[in-house]
Amino acid sequence: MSVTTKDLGSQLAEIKGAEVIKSFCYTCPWQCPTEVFVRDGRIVYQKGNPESPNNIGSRCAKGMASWYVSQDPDRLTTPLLRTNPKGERGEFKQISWDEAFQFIANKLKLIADKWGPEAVALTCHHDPNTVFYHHLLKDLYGSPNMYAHTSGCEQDRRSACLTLFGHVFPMHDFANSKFVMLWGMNMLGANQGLWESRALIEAQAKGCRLVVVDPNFTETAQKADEWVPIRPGTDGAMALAMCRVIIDEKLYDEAFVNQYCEGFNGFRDHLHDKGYTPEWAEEICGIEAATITRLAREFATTKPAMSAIFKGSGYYTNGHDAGRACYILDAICGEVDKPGNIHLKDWAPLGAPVEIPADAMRQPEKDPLHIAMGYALAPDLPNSRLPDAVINGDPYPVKGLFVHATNPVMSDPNRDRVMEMFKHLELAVACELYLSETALECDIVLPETSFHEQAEIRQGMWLGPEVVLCQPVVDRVGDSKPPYEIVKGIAEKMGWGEHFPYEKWEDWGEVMMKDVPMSVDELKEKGFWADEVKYNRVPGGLPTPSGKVEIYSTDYVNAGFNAYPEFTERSVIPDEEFPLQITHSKFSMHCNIVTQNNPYLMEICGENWVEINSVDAAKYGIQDDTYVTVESPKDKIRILAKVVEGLVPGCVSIRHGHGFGHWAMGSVAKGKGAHSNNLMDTHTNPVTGANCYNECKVRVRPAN
Ligand SMILES: Nc1nc2c(c(=O)[nH]1)N[C@H]1C(S)=C(S)[C@@H](COP(=O)(O)OP(=O)(O)OC[C@H]3O[C@@H](n4cnc5c(=O)[nH]c(N)nc54)[C@H](O)[C@@H]3O)O[C@H]1N2
Ligand SMILES: Nc1nc2c(c(=O)[nH]1)N[C@H]1C(S)=C(S)[C@@H](COP(=O)(O)OP(=O)(O)OC[C@H]3O[C@@H](n4cnc5c(=O)[nH]c(N)nc54)[C@H](O)[C@@H]3O)O[C@H]1N2
Ligand code: SF4
Ligand SMILES: [Mo]
Repeated sequence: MSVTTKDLGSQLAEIKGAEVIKSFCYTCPWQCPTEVFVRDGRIVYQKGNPESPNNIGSRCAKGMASWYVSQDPDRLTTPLLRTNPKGERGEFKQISWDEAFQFIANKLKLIADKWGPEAVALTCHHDPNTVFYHHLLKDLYGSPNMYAHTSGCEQDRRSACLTLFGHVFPMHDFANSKFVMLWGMNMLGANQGLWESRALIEAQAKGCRLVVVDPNFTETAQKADEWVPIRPGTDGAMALAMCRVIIDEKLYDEAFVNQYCEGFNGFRDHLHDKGYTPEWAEEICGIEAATITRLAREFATTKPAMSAIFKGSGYYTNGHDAGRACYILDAICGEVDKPGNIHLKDWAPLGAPVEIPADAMRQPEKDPLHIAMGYALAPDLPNSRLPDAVINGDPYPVKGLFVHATNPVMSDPNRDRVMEMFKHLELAVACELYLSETALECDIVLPETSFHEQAEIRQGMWLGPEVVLCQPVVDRVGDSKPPYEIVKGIAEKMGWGEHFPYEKWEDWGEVMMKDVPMSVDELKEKGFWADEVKYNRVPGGLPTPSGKVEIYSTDYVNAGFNAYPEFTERSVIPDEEFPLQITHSKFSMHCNIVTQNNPYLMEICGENWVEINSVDAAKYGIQDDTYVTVESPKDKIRILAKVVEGLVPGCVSIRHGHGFGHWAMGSVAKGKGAHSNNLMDTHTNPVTGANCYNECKVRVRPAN
């Protein structure tokens, strides 16, 4: 009997004559390498690339359903120019690409002449090929303000990792771990790459203990050995108390801290001076002192172990030090970058696609915004402060904004303020797939191709160095263009066309790949390039000021902050009038605000809801599966309520993702669910510049 390794779906698709193209999925930021089956110009099936270490053939539901974006009738098809004044609901007329390029070039010249090139900024998230915009707006135009949207995402985690390890992006070697402690990281619900979820489950099968610290009994907590239902915004207290137990009981790795850590003795004294004991922490985080002590002992004595964070401990004004404290647990136990630990990922030697000669490069004359705003340690723009720059010229005027594959009107806190910002811009450009809520506030909307219609070469999101390729698999929708062609078009109108000479994507692909030992042709065949996973980079020296793991942070001290993490309360605390604390979490069947126009995913999960504990529900007269009003001091929303047992009383959890499309985006999304981001005021983490989405108190009552 012959044995085939192919699954039934691929066999059927091949039998039906589909071509198989290697690509990657970009429905969520984890960009799994995939095989896309195409017949008669349509995607008929997709699955994970079976050879890739990222997903070993699997895809999630969002990835499977993603073909729809390449055929969605709601997609933008031509460039649009605003015809009515800003502040009114956007009305647009269709224009040609040539007119669009000329309009943007004229405005760019005007802004540079009047305010200087630093008055133009770019933000992005879902960021296919944003790098081309950087070549145009940074290298040639001279703006230092090329940003992503990390302050709306994992800014506190990145900042903590940078501070301690000099490394911006921690990954997780679950496969080799024996004890995993996840703080506010719901990786089986909001997946952080399919291979990580799989590695965690497989490690558990081999005896790894999983402890999940989260106010919510999440999908990940449900699979854990232990759920630690912490009060929101108090992780720092618990992690510091755990450090105290480990140090007092001499359970730390003495050789590691002596050789490779900066400031261990000072940290020990700091914990004593501040009185950070398990009993002290119990009062703050609602977890018994005995549990904190036991977990500290278990963490320190089971090897290899990992204490990892994502966004849960962030989103508060004290998130920076919570993150540091959680990673210091790894540091004092010598659990850094070895098998089974948090992993300081190596990057692939991928180059820039466009080579601008030195004499054509324009050096920025002003500090980038985050520095000028006073956030020297921010890994990215504190984007909740951007409206200050646009509306008030503080710290300097911003007059032009490119929003590339990001929707700040819906994703940032304090929607009112973000919408106000757009009124004050001389030039607002949305580079989008849909007429998003942000696009509606812009002067000009550029229809981009989706990842199914364009090429992209990126760093892969796997443990080892990796390059992943996305290829165009179907025709472009309407007259949409990939970022390279858009940037080239604007550059030509600015007189910089010579720097964008490529006719086809393979030409810039070769430039990017020149230091990677694989040709573009081979990459097209295979879909990815990966090198072996390397461990143990700490002894070789880290890119921190001292070259060591910085428990004592030189950067913090230089920037005027505390050398060691401290626990401070967050700035908004529920009270009698607004007795409940907001938290947020994501959906497994959606990604942020990208998938709500997909009818297949909406059939599974068609609206978002707020979760409330049964004790609170009884107190406020809330029935399961009924509509409620969630009201903050700033705004209120009508949203479906789910009454649950697994949520810390005194808080609610709003599932983020719908409510987008109430007035824009697409016909499927429109009117479904509720948008919570106008409930909160603007709160910015004072060190990292992160958006504090959970700094918000509310009351809940039945809705009519
Ligand atoms: N399916 C799916 N996958 C995704 C996404 C998606 O939308 N859907 N989004 C992608 C993106 S952009 C990101 S950034 C990641 C996000 O990945 P995660 O950060 O894992 O996702 P969230 O659901 O936001 O999880 C935050 C968790 O923190 C908890 N939490 C809230 N406050 C606290 C607190 O004070 N302490 C602790 N310990 N926990 C707290 C919440 O209850 C929630 O479970 O996921 C990515 N993957
Ligand atoms: N209340 C609350 N707010 C949150 C969160 C939360 O948990 N709660 N999560 C936060 C997090 S972790 C994140 S990462 C942000 C995400 O928020 P955003 O930065 O807004 O990013 P996305 O939601 O990924 O995508 C936004 C836009 O990208 C467009 N898009 C999708 N694919 C493409 C493409 O290929 N090309 C182009 N040009 N456009 C494309 C979509 O149409 C959509 O309008 O939201 C944050 N906001
Ligand atoms: S995890 Fe993300 S990148 Fe991977 S298949 Fe799912 S949506 Fe696509
Ligand atoms: Mo995110």
